[in-house]
Amino acid sequence: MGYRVVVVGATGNVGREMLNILAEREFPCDEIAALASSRSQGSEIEYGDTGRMLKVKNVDHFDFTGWDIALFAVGSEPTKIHAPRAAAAGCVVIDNSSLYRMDPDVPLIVPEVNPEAIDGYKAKNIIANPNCSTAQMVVALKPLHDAAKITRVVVSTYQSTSGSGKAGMDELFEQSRAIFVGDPVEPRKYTKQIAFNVIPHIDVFLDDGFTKEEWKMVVETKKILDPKIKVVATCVRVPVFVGHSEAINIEMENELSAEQAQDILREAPGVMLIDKREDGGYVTPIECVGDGATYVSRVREDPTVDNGLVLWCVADNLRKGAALNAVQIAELLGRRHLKKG
Ligand code: 11C
Repeated sequence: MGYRVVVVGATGNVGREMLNILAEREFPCDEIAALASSRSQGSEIEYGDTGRMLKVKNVDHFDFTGWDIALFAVGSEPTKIHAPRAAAAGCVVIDNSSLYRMDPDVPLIVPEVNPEAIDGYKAKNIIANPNCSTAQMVVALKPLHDAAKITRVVVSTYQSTSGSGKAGMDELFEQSRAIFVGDPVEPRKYTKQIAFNVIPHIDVFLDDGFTKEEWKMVVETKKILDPKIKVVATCVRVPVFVGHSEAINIEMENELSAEQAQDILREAPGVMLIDKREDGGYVTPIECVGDGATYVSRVREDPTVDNGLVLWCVADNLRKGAALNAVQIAELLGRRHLKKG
């Protein structure tokens, strides 16, 4: 006997990946419902590569009673309306939006990092999935924190356009084409040209000059990994379709050589260390697309601080950064709380 699972936002970038990953990992679904807004109602979407087509239903009219788990991949506004409705009907919500992440009654989970925190989900029947740039970073940091106690992190991100949804990817494609054929380039989704450019601005600006994306990396890392770790981030959009990259500078309480860090990362759950210190001996975003691992390369000691390391970290933002992490949370929930069969 398996679960009755709902995917809310099934036609978006992340929702589609959720369906792919549920199918790929053979998540025990007795029944699966694909929901979206009224615009997509009646369209059909494939359940992974199974050939099984799901008719998309309108989330506004959906009754969550009797469904076990709902994976939400819609913005904060529709989540605010439908997630409490699902949770009140007894369906556990795993939410990919930022709405509930910092709610003290909602666990914020990366299964490789803080699986035990899921036990608090019953307060609201909601579990939050972190921001993509946080998820991959904490997977890489966790084993190093366990070994040498991280005190401070300075991170610069190189985030792909899929982080802004299909509209971001379309804008990169259309602007690249326009430049090649000599048409004018008109930014719509982004504030400046994204093709052949980089933009140091993701999400809205806050009063202190940081952006909300940068703030999320700080507060989410503290909630998931350790409230004592200081984090400062600069988040940048780059002309890449899928795959977020991060250059991470780490300061630790105790000494850890680059070689020791490599040995630790090689064995760490969810991490794939590719670090050959030669031409091409590192991972770039295009190589991680469709994969679930958090890749780490370029591990080296930082000679400018005591007990410092620098590394390069890359992951598929739609998978480990969103859909895969959500499905892993569902698997963890099944193992610890919602046992079936
Ligand atoms: C981006 N990280 O790359 C964002 C997308 O809080 O879940 C995900 C935003 C979030 O634009």
